[in-house]
Amino acid sequence: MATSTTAVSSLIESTSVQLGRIRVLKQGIQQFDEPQSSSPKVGPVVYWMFRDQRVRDNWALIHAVDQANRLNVPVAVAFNLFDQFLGAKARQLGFMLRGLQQVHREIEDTLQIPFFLFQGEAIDTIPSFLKECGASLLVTDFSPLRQVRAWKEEITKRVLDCVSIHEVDAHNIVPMWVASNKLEYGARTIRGKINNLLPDYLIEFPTLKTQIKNWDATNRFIDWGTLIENATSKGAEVPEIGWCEPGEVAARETLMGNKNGFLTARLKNYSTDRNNPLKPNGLSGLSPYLHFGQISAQRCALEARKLRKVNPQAVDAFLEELIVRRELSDNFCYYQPHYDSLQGAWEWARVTLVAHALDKREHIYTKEQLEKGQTADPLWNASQLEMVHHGKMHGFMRMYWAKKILEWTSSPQETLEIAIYLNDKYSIDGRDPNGYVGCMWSICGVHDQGWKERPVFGKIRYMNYAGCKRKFDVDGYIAYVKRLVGNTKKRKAETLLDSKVS
Ligand code: FAD
Ligand code: FO1
Repeated sequence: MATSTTAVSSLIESTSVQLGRIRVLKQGIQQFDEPQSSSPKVGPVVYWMFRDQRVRDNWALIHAVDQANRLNVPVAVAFNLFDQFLGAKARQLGFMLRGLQQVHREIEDTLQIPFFLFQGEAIDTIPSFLKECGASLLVTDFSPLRQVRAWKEEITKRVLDCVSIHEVDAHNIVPMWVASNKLEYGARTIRGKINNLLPDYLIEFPTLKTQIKNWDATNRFIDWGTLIENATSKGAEVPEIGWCEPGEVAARETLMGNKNGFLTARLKNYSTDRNNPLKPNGLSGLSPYLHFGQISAQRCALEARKLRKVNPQAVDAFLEELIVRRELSDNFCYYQPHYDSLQGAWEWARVTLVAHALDKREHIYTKEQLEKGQTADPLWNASQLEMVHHGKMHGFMRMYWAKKILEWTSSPQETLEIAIYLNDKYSIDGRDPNGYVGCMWSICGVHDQGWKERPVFGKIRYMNYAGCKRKFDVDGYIAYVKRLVGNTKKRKAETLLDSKVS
């Protein structure tokens, strides 16, 4: 037996267009049918998809197909549905599964690539599938979250020696590990690094080649109806949302559809309206799609950049959020193992928060009171209800919302735990590096600076009701959320009635 170093490195070089986007997690050892044989046994390529749930503009899929064609073997896509993924409910699971149903249809019908769906723990299902199909290469996408990294480490240990594993950052425009090899202090320290690399990375995607060798036909029927029904009834406590259609097609429509696409109709007001919670359409509305990988950030940036001549301010502001802030979140979660706890804050922030932990609070609320939106602050309650019933809180309110929890709980660690619990439970885009960093920014000053010291907050940036009143029509927002919640409840009651009648 000989190691396949040469084979692997020539495979990687072959996709030079991907410039360091691929990391080799494991190099398989070649196997031969006969002891004297000079031609190694080469099995199929499997792409384990988890974060980048799309067919178009997907570097991991492009790499998997490319490798399969070079090795003259078939390729398949595998997805593992966990019994429990960080407390996801009907809202998130329904959105994800409906999107995956489209991936399944599209990938099998147009590319003739089989899609396998497994249920259980990926550390069991993926290695056993690789063994069963005799795979020689596993391609995966990338997430900086600890759970995903732990699965990958375990899978790397469990797969047979003959399997190579390639990890592709299909989520970031500049691959996370290329953008920076260390924990960055803030946007100002990573911005230049990313911007300098954009000419190499913000490029058009190559056309996905059809695969040369087809997978042997087997019965791969997936009962999506039952799967979705089971997942959504199990997580019915947080129901699905009706305003945001799942899937790649809807994602593109949100980005650039003729009717109300962000770039087509709404971009021009982005720099002025994006901090006004009364104008949710002032934001792109792309975060659910980006979170589940139903659209590529690179596609969003490529299309936005085309409009820079017409709307330079709006495009620059959007690209700052989409590229710099988003990639900074991945940087934080990857290089800071304590990305969701007080331990992950910088020294100055920990010191100031601890120094003010015993300051007298005007109100202390329990997690249950907060969850029900039962505080003395009608603005905060409105934002909480917007998240609970609508599934997406306006970006500006998210900052105020998290900071107020710091004022009303007895320790910053408890604040973080409550904020993350609520955000992950109710937000359609929760369980995302942006969510953990958003909470850490608001509560622990991550990627921010120290401000004038004051009770409870110490040097953490402060926000209050009066400041919001100066910025936007607070009463208008409260009334808007009241209407939103009323309409959502009405629709829910009608759906319930319809299902009883039929
Ligand atoms: P747009 O303004 O149109 O932005 C486009 C994209 O840029 C977003 O989809 C997102 O990918 C990225 N982006 C925008 N703002 C930020 C930011 N501050 N940091 C990093 N990336 C950003 N974002 C999530 O995706 N999931 C979350 O769970 C989440 N939780 C948050 C919690 C708190 C407490 C805070 C303060 C922020 C949170 N954010 C989260 C970041 C931000 O508020 C949302 O990304 C944004 O509101 C999503 O709406 P949009 O796509 O319409 O925004
Ligand atoms: N990815 C999976 O591979 N399997 C799942 O069952 C799964 C569920 C899930 C539920 C909610 C959610 O927000 C994301 C979910 N993901 C799932 C996607 C995913 O792995 C994450 O978005 C990334 O790891 C985050 O970086």
